Amino acid sequence: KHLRQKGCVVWITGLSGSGKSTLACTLDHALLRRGRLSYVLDGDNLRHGLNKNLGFSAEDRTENIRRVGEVAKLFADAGLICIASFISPYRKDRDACRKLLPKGDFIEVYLKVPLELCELRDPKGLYKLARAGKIKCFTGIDDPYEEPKNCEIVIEPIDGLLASPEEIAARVISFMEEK
Ligand code: GGZ
Repeated sequence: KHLRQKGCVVWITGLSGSGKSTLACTLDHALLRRGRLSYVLDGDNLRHGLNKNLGFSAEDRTENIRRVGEVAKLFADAGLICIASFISPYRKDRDACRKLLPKGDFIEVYLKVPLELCELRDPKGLYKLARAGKIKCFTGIDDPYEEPKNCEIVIEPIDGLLASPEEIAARVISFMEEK
């Protein structure tokens, strides 16, 4: 009679500048408009609080993602659609988060935007700093990104053009509705 809504995790992975945060925010609003409670976890609310003791070494990224995965699981248990938006460059770390959830409740969305395009956008000027050697271990420049192998949704530009955040959010929602 008083059933909790079913929660899940939408995990958005991709390079810096691939549009993860914009998609997360757009998806969040689209879900709220449909009466579904969602919540976004990203570097802004995690790396300044719970994870503020972590940097960008391989070990710290792994610990960052591990904690995010555990928090995301709690949100999903509480019945929310938790949208996690992190570079999460290591496949094993993303897969470990997936394993925390019941099968089907972890939806991995890969924003497969080529480095050249992310670098061209460079919304925060970070690629420029990384190329100048002022930021070390920057993902895609001198730090690895491991592509997902079997993720639920891959979004990539067609003829150099990426779909709008609204369009991508709609695709993610229709995937969730089918399941
Ligand atoms: C990658 C970095 C780095 C380095 C700072 N490498 O585009 P942004 O600015 O807003 O998002 C990036 C964010 C990445 O944090 P995540 O928690 O998503 O990373 S991970 O999943 O790998 O733990 C970028 C900024 O932090 N940033 N230094 N060296 N991105």
